[in-house]
Amino acid sequence: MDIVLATRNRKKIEEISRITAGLPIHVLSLEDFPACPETVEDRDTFEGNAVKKALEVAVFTNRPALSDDSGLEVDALGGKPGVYSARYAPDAANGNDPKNYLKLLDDLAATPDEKRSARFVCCIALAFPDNRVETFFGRAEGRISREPRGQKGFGYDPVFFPLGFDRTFAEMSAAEKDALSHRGKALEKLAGFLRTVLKG
Ligand code: ITT
Repeated sequence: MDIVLATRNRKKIEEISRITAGLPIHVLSLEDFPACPETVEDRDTFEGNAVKKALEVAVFTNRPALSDDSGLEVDALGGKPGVYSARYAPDAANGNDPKNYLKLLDDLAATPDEKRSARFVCCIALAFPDNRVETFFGRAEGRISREPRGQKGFGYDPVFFPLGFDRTFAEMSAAEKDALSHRGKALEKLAGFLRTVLKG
């Protein structure tokens, strides 16, 4: 089965491609469909944006499309940056710009260690050209560091300690992050769904 990855974030494409590598699917990207319009992410939930992105691409390309809407919820900030994680710092170029996590560290400068709890959330949507949509969720609990650490991963990885670890996601190997991450967990559920569908 062909599936179009409905994301323009190269780092997400890398993660989704390696986690779905064992599945009997052929992954296409938006680079294969340069005329596909960019989705306006104007919903206030991860699910709303993920479904919107996947449906628009599935209908345009006439193929199943897979989207990821994700972000970081920080308890001390009432759940922010949440669905606005990619553009938290007003002058951030994109979701991988360090300005986003530098603003976050700044906003939390007065927040003590025991109040720095946070979680990454991911909603994966798989949409079909006939408007059917399936959604899969994953969460990774953790806490925000005091300073950035590590070079791997992307986005807020250098400031996120997953629960039970004193290393950030950016200090972990790809396999370690995938086993713990919100995206890894959501894609594991998608994999179960696809195995059932493709068998039947
Ligand atoms: P697409 O909409 O094209 O998929 P995007 O980067 O704009 O790309 P989102 O709107 O879903 O994607 O924003 C998600 C942001 O949340 C992302 O840009 C990062 O800043 C952050 N984020 C999500 N997953 C992350 C992860 O695994 N590690 C670090 N930061 C992450």
